[in-house]
Amino acid sequence: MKIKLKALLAPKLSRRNFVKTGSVLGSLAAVASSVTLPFKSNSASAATSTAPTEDKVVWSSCTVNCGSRCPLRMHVSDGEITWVETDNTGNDEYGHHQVRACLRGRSMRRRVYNPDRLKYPMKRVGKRGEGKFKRISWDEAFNEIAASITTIRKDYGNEAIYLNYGTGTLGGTVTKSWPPGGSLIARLMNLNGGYLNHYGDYSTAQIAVGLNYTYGGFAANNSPSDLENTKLIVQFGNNPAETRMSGGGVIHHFMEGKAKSNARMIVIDPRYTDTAGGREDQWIPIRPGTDTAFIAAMAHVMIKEDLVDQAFLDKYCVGYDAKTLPASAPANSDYKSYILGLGNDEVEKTPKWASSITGIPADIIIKAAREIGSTKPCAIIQGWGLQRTANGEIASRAIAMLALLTGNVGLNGGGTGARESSSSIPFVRFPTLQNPIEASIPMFLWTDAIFRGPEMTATADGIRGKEKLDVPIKFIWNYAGNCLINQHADINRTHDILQDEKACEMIVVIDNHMTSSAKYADIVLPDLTTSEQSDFCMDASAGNMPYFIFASQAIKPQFEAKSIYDICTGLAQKLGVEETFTEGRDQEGWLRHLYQLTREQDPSLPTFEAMREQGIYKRFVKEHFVAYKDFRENPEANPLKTPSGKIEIYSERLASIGQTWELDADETIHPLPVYTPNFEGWEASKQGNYPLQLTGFHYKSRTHSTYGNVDILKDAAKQEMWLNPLDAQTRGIKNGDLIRIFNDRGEVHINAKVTPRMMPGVVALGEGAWYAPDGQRIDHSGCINVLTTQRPSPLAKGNPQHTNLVDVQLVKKA
Ligand SMILES: Nc1nc2c(c(=O)[nH]1)N[C@H]1C(S)=C(S)[C@@H](COP(=O)(O)OP(=O)(O)OC[C@H]3O[C@@H](n4cnc5c(=O)[nH]c(N)nc54)[C@H](O)[C@@H]3O)O[C@H]1N2
Ligand SMILES: Nc1nc2c(c(=O)[nH]1)N[C@H]1C(S)=C(S)[C@@H](COP(=O)(O)OP(=O)(O)OC[C@H]3O[C@@H](n4cnc5c(=O)[nH]c(N)nc54)[C@H](O)[C@@H]3O)O[C@H]1N2
Ligand code: SF4
Ligand SMILES: [Mo]
Repeated sequence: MKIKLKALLAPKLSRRNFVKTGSVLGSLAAVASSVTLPFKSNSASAATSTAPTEDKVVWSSCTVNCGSRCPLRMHVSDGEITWVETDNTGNDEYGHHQVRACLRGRSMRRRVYNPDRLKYPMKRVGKRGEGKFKRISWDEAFNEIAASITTIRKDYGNEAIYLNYGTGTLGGTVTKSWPPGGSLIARLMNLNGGYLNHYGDYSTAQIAVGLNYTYGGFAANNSPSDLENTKLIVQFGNNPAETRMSGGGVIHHFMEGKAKSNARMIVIDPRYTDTAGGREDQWIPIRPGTDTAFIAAMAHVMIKEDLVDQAFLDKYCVGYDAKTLPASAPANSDYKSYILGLGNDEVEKTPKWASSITGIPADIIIKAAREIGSTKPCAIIQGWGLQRTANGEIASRAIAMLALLTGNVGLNGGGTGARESSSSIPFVRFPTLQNPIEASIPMFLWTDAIFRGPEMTATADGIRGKEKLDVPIKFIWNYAGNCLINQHADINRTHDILQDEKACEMIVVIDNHMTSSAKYADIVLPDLTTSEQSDFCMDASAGNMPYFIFASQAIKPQFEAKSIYDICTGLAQKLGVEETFTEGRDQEGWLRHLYQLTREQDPSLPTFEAMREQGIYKRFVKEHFVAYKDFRENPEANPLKTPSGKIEIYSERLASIGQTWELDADETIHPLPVYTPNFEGWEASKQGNYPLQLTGFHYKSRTHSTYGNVDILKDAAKQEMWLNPLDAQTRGIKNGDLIRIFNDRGEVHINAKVTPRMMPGVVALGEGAWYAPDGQRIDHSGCINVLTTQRPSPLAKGNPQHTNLVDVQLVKKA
């Protein structure tokens, strides 16, 4: 009964009514108002006579890059998905809980049957970006791509072939799109001479590099469930309620842990987030890019008031004070001297000093320092928002500094200042073979590598594997990514670079939808969605209840779309490597093979057939993960992977890089986490034409750009630019007014959300809205990357997409 009624409430969207969204929604409203709830009766309702009969319920998955990964149960009638449900295994008890999908996953049907679906292989006939294509056959598409690969290899070598970043289906196994080196495209290219590598990613470029110098490797933090042992939670630019939001995601573990400890929580963010959302004890709004100054001033208070854990700093850290400063370091170059004004800059980092920079009143800085310095254990956590900035490398190290000053590392209820850690179940991945090419670029600099590749060097551009690139990028694979345009910074610059068809000669986009990136393709290939094929899906940030999902094929492939496995197999055939590519297996054969290898490692896992039946396998890890616990217990026996084996507050390696790399006057690489003004930071806002700091955030209505073309999600959480009433008032802007946001790079028109949830002087736009330019290069969707810069951060050469200066004006009253 329940099933049929729900099926009725969600009328099927078929290919026939693609263009009739309005009428579908109209009929939905009409039906909904005529249905009587509740669902208790077992007798058939009169209304069910028009309901489609249900053939089956199939386990599938949402594989997008939102940090979670959710099982979806597809209800299929007459070969079409009629409605989407989620995990129904387990119960509400923590540790047995259901991994419930968010609204995005539950709207998967609207992504599968979306009017934007790519139907056939196509070849570009207009200019790049115009979106003019002609339909071609798969055979023609394979021939063109294979011919282009062969020519470019001959003329330039494999270093000219690039696999662009794309996370659209990173949760899959066969379909896995990220890291690109772990995708089937990489396997195909490795059988054909390889490709130009990249390092870093849009998510964590700066923190991955920054905290590597502090802790050695990608820094861990305690598992979120360990918050049950803490007394105080301090969140810097972290928003799990919107960015790890499924029932199996970090927010669930976080909430459970916090409920048990009843710990106080301080949220430091220029924006009042949903993670704060009434659960916080204090929200401290801060100017973007200034956390380092806030930390320095808190350090000042802690030193003056004897709240520093001196024993911890002496035993485990390098460079807090003169005692542990490396021999190579100049006198007074330790962190304590920097704070007390005894270092080179001779500035004492008082709360008053930091107040003018951060916008946080001095008494709030003093109070926070006292509370954090005297409450133990204290869990200090950062998200990735504050490191996606102009000097995010230093900012991420500064947050860790707070955990070090207070000696919270390696303790239950404490933490390292990095992002929270999650457990996973080891799974054997698709072998992508060895890439013979050693050169690697910072992922953010691929646009530069198109027009000035051979000028790019190790010390100026962070090239790794060799001193300089030999050739520019000539061929781009863009699988399950929208970073060709929408998600990469400074869209107008990218547009101009891609206009030259003699520079990058071939762009192949493989996607489900006609995205803004697909419009720049020379050849566009239609891929299957997860609903149209089978795969193992995993890699969620799932705290201490890791799981994986068996997604079965729910419906037949739509139109002429092919799976990535069949696409790569078709190309492998043209390139003469089919047998080595497939090893004689089809997609199902590979799934069985990889799962068998996984079960050989872990025989306790269910059989393949059982997995197909049960859909999801969960495991609860009872013990909380405590990062660097063994190091704390015995640092000699368990050294860190830093050169000294200790936590490096002062990094000799950074001191040397700072002296040898080619940097501009406003760029800083420093051995200590010191505060420096950055390009397009708050100080710069006082000097130029653009007085407002624009920051971005990952928005609940989309996963980046994915789900961005689902009508009901767009309505549920609108794309708006957030600004404080004070900034609105001085510009004559009221809530809901149409405004223009602009800088030298571009212009966006969108409605204003006037709200005290945004601090004065700072405005914010959710990233990922579908770029919608008019003929004048003005975007009308609220796509932030029209305004962001391609200038990289100094050390990681990463994307500072949350660091921008703009101004805002009224266009039209609401
Ligand atoms: N300004 C600004 N820009 C940002 C960020 C920011 O904070 N601010 N964040 C950055 C970050 S952290 C990231 S990770 C990147 C993400 O950037 P992307 O990895 O480009 O993420 P999406 O925009 O979700 O694009 C995924 C693409 O995959 C497609 N897709 C989905 N499922 C499938 C599938 O099954 N098969 C195929 N072939 N395609 C599929 C979708 O249609 C979409 O076009 O964006 C970065 N860009
Ligand atoms: N719904 C949804 N979930 C997602 C994604 C999505 O697109 N949509 N994307 C996923 C991906 S790939 C990633 S990488 C993660 C991203 O996860 P994060 O990078 O952690 O998310 P953001 O929203 O970019 O940033 C978090 C917060 O940092 C704040 N912030 C920005 N600059 C500063 C600063 O200088 N100082 C301080 N203190 N705070 C600052 C922002 O206001 C924001 O509230 O999210 C994942 N989850
Ligand atoms: S978008 Fe993320 S949280 Fe939402 S259903 Fe998909 S995997 Fe789950
Ligand atoms: Mo990301």
